[in-house]
Order: sequence, then structure tokens, then C-alpha cells
Amino acid sequence: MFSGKEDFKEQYLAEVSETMAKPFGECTRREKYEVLAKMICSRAAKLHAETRLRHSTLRRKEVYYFSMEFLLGRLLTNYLINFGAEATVRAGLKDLGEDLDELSRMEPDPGLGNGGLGRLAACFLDSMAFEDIAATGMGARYRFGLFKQKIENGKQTEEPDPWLVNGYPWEIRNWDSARQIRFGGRVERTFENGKISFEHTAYQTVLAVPYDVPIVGYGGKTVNMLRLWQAEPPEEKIDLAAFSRGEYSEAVRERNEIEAITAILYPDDTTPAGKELRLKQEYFLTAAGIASIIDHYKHQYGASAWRAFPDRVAIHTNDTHPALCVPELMRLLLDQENLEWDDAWDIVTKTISFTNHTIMPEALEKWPIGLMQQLLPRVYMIIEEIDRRYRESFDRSLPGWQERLSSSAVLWDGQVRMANLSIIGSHSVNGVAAIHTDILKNDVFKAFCHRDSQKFNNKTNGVSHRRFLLESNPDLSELITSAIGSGWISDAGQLENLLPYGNDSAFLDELEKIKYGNKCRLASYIKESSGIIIDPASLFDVQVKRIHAYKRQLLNIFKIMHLYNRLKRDPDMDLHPHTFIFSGKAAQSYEFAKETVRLIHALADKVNSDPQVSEKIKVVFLENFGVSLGQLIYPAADISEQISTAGKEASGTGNMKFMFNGAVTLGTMDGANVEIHELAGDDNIFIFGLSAREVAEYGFRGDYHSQDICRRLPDLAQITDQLVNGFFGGQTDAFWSIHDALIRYNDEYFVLADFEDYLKTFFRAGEAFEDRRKWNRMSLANIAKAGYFTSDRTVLQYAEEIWNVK
Ligand code: 26V
Repeated sequence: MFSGKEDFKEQYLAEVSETMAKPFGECTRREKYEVLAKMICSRAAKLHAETRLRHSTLRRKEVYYFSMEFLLGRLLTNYLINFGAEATVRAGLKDLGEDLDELSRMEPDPGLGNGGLGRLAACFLDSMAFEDIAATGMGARYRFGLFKQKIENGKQTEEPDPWLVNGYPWEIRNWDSARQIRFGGRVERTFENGKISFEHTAYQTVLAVPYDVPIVGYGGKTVNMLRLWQAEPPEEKIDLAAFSRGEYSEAVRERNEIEAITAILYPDDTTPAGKELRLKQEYFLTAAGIASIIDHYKHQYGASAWRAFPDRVAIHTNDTHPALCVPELMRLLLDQENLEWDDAWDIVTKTISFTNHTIMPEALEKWPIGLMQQLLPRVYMIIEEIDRRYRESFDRSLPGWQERLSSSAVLWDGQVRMANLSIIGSHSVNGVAAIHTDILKNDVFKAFCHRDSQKFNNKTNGVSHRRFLLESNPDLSELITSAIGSGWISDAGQLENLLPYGNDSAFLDELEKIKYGNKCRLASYIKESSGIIIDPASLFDVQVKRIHAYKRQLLNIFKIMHLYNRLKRDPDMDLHPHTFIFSGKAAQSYEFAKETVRLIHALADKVNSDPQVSEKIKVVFLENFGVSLGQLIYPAADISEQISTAGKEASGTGNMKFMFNGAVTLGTMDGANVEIHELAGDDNIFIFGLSAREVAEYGFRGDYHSQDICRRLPDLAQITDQLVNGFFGGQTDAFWSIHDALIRYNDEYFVLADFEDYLKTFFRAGEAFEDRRKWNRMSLANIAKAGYFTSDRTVLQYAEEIWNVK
């Protein structure tokens, strides 16, 4: 990219004066960032053109990854690393009196996702480019990402995240590839030359304009693309008549209505209007993406080569959000390309594949038939036909068929069940960790598995170890490379070569020093952002993820309350100092989660302001969790809290990011923790609590009684009482909804059931931590075994076993 730092400086300064029309010294830091980013982006764009040509000459099968969410994180440092130019640019900037990390912080971190699912999609883009898979991401260009979280008086408040206000240097608007998308209207059937055809009239047209973001693979050879679609009015929509009457808002009403489609990520869908907008978003992405795939295919292979489509194209749907890919691809093949139903269906089902990411029933998407019919009349007709044929194909000679049909049909109870549509329309359905896939096969999607078990497979999640270790933890990365060479960066399995260093005390000391350095870095961020002073020598016990009842932040909170109560009774209690760190957002309309955030803050106030206990324990909540903050936190953790109710967390990916950074997991046998346990070994992880089977059995038998547990454990009863007895201030500050969920409504997520074992296991971990040599060895064992959790491995499995590429 640059032959040396002098070459870089020369090119960079030239670029600055050309684009900013002022000397470097007069530019703001943001401007300096912008020029640098734009410069790297242009080089990436050029390499993208080369990659495309190479892939198309080789006639490589193309993968399209459809996802409503992509959490890319900041790109500048990442791309410099991937191009092998980080050191050069850093040194060149230093000569110019600038710091790469400071410039990099000028970049907005686009919050185009909610959490694990969105970040997984971004990790896959990184790994697909690294593995030279011809892949395109299909997403939406929301003007506002997930809300910014602010804490006011101990409560979460939400602020919009207008991440695009200063422009985004990594995108290229591609107006010439825009597509027209149709909503609403009527469908008329006509019969001509022995064939029925469908004419869609009186629809509203929305323009889908792609913004392309280059995706640079490590090594800089492959540059793929993420297409983010934006909704725009088809022509400058302004009602001049209304405008001249002075009705300004009426004049731009339609324009606003259209732009609302990609205005914000995941609007509150508890209201009918919110629901409709969400469905519009889903169809918008799907229709724009499918149309561009079809056009590209016709351009490349001609308009009649449809039979070969599944050999040349793979379409992957990330959860059910893009499930309309199934009927939309059918629609184009039937109505536009004039294929027969059976031929079209064969192509669709051989092309599309689907990943499920949750078994939580609230999160399984369903749409009212009436809404679907009105918004997407032709698409709905096709869904109806898919459902009719599915029912017709159902084998009614086997016992239990009624029950299987009722759970697997697409249309049921006035609703379109999107997961069922996805499963029927796909050739592959996968879960995201071994235990999750087992639950899908044996429980949630049992009826489908009974029909066609071949379709179901597991693809345990992975994360980009280049972003979450190489980039986020440079000191550790250097230590690893000094020991085993740099091969681990492209082959994470080589981290296993670290295992012999478990007996090397100099190496272990170095590992401990690096962790301490990372803890200092986080401690100064905490001091700057919240004023709280924490001791980097204390044990950092960290839980960062979305706030949700099933993830059980409560269990962690109760543990801290228990420590507080014990320290008040016995201030001399022997306890190594602990810092408990939380971070994560509660959904805007999720009251229980918001109360949990308030409880963490109430507890933090209580603990941190009490000199009797605050020498030993501190509680910190870091505002506005996201990819960038995660990159600062993971490297600084000693303990990684992964304590969901067994069976509920599909996989988790934070657990893997911690593991790559040498944190030791304290967790339940849930999601990918099960595989972490298997790889790290029983000695290098702290497992506690009910198993998924035990949780399910309580469910069948109905004999779990949370109050019995409080009666048996007076310490726990004290804690649940403290939620409401004035411990946290007056009655207005009490946490009744949390108390009631546990005591009156019988503790759906088995917090109380697992409390005792959790506490015991926590103390065991604390003891292990005090034996520094032992702990550092455990930490090293985790790093050495983390290689399996690179998303490089995951995408290769998708490529070979689902997409049939490579
Ligand atoms: C969404 C919702 C929304 C409505 C309220 C309840 C609820 C519960 C869960 C979800 C999650 C939707 C899908 C999702 O994000 N799943 C996450 O996917 C990650 C990547 O595969 C995985 O690591 C996480 O375990 C899984 O929760």
C-alpha cells in the first residue's frame, strides 16, 4: 500500500491539501481522520473491482448474506492492519504530530444492530473476505442506529444515534444500481394463451439505493462488499400545490413516509404502526437484494440459465428477518422470468439457507395475515400457495400428524409464521451452538426434523479473532507472536502452540503484566467517563451483553448484594478486592430490563459510597455498550460472566471474545459455554447450575417453587427482601417488579434455584485467582484453546456444508 512512512506522508499530505483546501496544520482531527479514511477506502474500492473480476473469471459461486443487522465497528485501524499498513501509517502520523488511535476515535461506530446477531454478521464478512469467498452482505442503511444509552439518575434513557451527520467515508453511493420496490396496491389475474398471469396495480413505488462499503480481508487480497440499502422517493417528491397553499408538511408527507423505512433500526413494534414499518423494512431489504442478485446473474449468465442458479448463487438468511427472500425469489422467477412453479420452487429451495438464533418464543416472528396481504399482495398469494402445497404434501398416514402439521404450517391462527416459511423454503437450517441445534431438532422444530432431519445442522458461532484479539489487545498479540510466530493470525488453531508455555514462569509473568496493563487502560476510561476510581489489582469480574431476564444479570447482582451483606456483618472477611463491571443496553420498551439497569446503579451507589465495603468491592456500569467499548473491555477481564438459564442462550459470542483475551469463564452449561468447557477442560472453567435438561424437567413437572428456596436460604431471603424493604432508599425506589417476578411469579429463569451453586463456584474462582501462577495458567489455557472459536472456522463450515463453495 505504502512503500514506507515517507511515501505515506507524501500521499497523505497531498490528499489533505486536495480535498480540504487548507494546510494539514489547520485541519481538525476529524478532518484528518476523514481524509485518511477516504484514502484507504478508495484503495479498497479499487481492490474490490479487482476481486470481482477475479472471482467472475474463475466463475466462483457467490454467497449473499442477508441480515437486517451489521455491527461493523470502526474500520480505520482494522483495515490498516488488514492491508499490513498499520505500523507505517502510525509512524508517519507520529512524524506529523498525530496519533493513529486518536484519529481512529473520530470514526463513528455504526450501531446498525442490536447485539450478538448483528456483530456475528460483521465477523462473518471479515472471515469470508479473509477466506477469499465471493461474498456480498445485504443490509439496510438506517439513518439512526440503535439508540445511545445515557444514564440519568441511575436510569437508562435513550438518545438517537445520528451516526451519519458528518458523512461516512467508507461508503460509496451507487445510484445507478438503484431498484424500485412496490408496496400495497392490488393484484389482478388474467388468463391468456392458457397461462394465468398476475398484474400488480395501484402500488406505491419506493426507490432502494445501495451504499456500498468495501470489506477488506486480512492480507488485503480479497475485498468484498457490504450493500446497505436506503429508501428514497422515486423522484423528487414534493406536492407543489400543497406547498403553495402553505401546507409545508403535507407537501413532503409522502417523502417522509418513504424515508421512514430506513430511518431507524428495529422500531418499537408493540404498536400497529411500528409493526407495519418493521415488515416494510424486511421486505424492502429482501426485494432490493433479490432484484440486484437476479440482474447481476442475468448479466453474467444470460436470461435463461435458471437451472444452474443454485450452483452459482447461495442466499443465506440471518434469522427470519429476511425470510421474505423465499416468496420474493419465487415471485421474480414466476412473474418476471416466467418459470413454472415446480421449477422455481426447486431453484429457491436449493439456493436459500437459514440460521435460527433464538428459541425465545417472543422473538419468533409472526405477522398478521391481513397486514401482509395489504402491504405485499402478490407476495402473500405466493406464501399462501407455499402453505397450501406444504399441507398437501403432509403424510397423513403417520400417527401424530395433526400435531406436527399444526406446529409446522406457515399460516396459522390468522398469522404468517416466518420461521416455518424459512424452514420450508430452505435446503439447510442451522443452529448456532451444539446444544442450541439439539434443542431446535428435538423441541422447537421437532415436526420438521421428523420429516427431514437432513436439513438440520449445527454451525457453532465464531468471532473475528483479528478484531477482538489482534486489534483490541496489541500487547497480548505481540507476546503470542514472540512465542509462536505470527501464523495464528491467519490460522487461529495455531494458538494451541501456546500450551507448553503453561510451564514457563517468565511467559506467565508477562501474560499477567499485559492483563494488568489492559486493566489500567480500562480503569482510566472508567475514571474519565464516570469519575469512579477502581483498583487495577482487583479482580475484574465482567458481565457485558444486552440486559435480559434470561441472561440473568440479576444472579450477578444478588451475588454482589450477598457480598455486601457479609462485609457489613464481618468487615474483616477475607476477600480479595473485586471490581464488578456491567455494561449493556435494555430494549426501550422492556421494563424489567430497565429496572435491572436501575438496580445495578442503586447497588453501585450503595456499595461504592460505603467505605466499610468499598475497599473490597466496587460496582461499575459502563454506559452505551457497543463494539468499540467491547474492544476496550474484553482484554481487561479476569472473569467472564456467562450465566444464562441453561437452554436459553442460543450460543453467545461475548463468551468467545473474552476467551481469546484470556478471561476465565464463570458460567452455566448453555450455548457455546458447553463447547468452551469441552475445549478448555474442566480445570480451566467454572461451571455451575441447572442443566438445560433439568430446567426443562422442572417445566414438565411444574414443581419448581421459588419461595421454598428462600425459606431454605435465609441469606437469599434477605436479598429478595432488600429489593423492597427500604434498603435502596424509600418506597418509591423499591424494586417491586423484580421482587414479584421472583417470588409471586415463581422465578421463570431459575435465578433463585441457581444462586447457591453460583455463589459457591464464584468463591472457588476467587480462590484460584489468588494463586497467581495457577490463574495465569488457566488464562493461558483458555487463549490456547480459543482458536476453535474464530469465525474463520465457522464460515469455512458454512462454505463447505451449506453454501457448497470451495
Ligand atoms: C430478541 C428478542 C426480541 C423480543 C424480546 C425477546 C427477545 C429475545 C431474544 C432476541 C434475540 C433475537 C436473535 C438474536 O439476536 N440471537 C442471538 O444471536 C447470537 C448470534 O447467533 C447468539 O450468540 C445469541 O445467543 C442469541 O441470543
